[in-house]
Amino acid sequence: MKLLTRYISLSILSASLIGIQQSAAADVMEEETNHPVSLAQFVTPGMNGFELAGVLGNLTGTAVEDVDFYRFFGQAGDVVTLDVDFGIGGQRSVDTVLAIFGDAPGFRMLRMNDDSYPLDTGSNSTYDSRITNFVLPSTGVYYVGVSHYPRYFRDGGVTLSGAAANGDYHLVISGVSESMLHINIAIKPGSDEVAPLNPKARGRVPVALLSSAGFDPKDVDVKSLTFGHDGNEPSLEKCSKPETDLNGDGAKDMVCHFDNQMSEFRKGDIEGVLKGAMKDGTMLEGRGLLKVVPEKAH
Ligand SMILES: [Ca+2]
Ligand SMILES: [Ca+2]
Ligand SMILES: [Ca+2]
Ligand SMILES: [Ca+2]
Repeated sequence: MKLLTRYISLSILSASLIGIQQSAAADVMEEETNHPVSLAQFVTPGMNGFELAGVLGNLTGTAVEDVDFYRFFGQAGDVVTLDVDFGIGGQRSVDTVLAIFGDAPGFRMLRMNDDSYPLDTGSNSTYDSRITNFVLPSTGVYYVGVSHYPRYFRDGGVTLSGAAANGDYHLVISGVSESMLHINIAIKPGSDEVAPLNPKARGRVPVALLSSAGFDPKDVDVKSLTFGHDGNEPSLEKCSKPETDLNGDGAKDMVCHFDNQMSEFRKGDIEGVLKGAMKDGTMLEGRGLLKVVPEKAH
């Protein structure tokens, strides 16, 4: 939106718009703190796209400062669409501004949008932002920023000053190629037995990330690692530096430790899933055998 006078009329208008388009369940939730741009939330939208639910600031009360950043890994030539829905007509309407940036350290702004025409399916208002068919110029990491009028973006993920405005939105990202590196892992390495695991026990589960021809553990983005029942559990405690060759291929493997309870294993599980990313943004997935054992009496 371009004029403050339009902004005032919008807040009256938006109330009457609630209910025209209902917000569907999102695939992913925003996780603060995702600003400044260097703290962007890592997301994996995939070719079929996903829908993320985010909130600029809060949903009630006085507006506070907020801007949201996400980062994803894409391939040169991917035709990516970024689409805000329910910015207007959600729980609290906000006039979104959207931009896509190149990688660190410059975070050069590649495209920006405030309002989009014509109205797309999923949006209640053309005040919702949309970047249509942006062609990724190279393979690598891209950053997406969500702000609000009049806080437009500039290079570096910087936003212009202006009154804070808050509200919820959905962000649909589509057209990003999958790039998945599959690795082998060993849960509780060092024994030939299938790892016994008691989901209720306190403590850590050691998991070895095993090197292979296409995988050097020292290139893992350690903080991205998640592990557990479905692989999305934020259970990481720490990883030690690759020191030992556990699988006998002559290359060093890395052992990481995950919180046992946060890994959310349950009766019947026969494998654990590790997910994460390499430092270049390539996604990583590994699976390893385990067996769930009942809690022993103390
Ligand atoms: Ca936020
Ligand atoms: Ca934020
Ligand atoms: Ca939209
Ligand atoms: Ca807008």
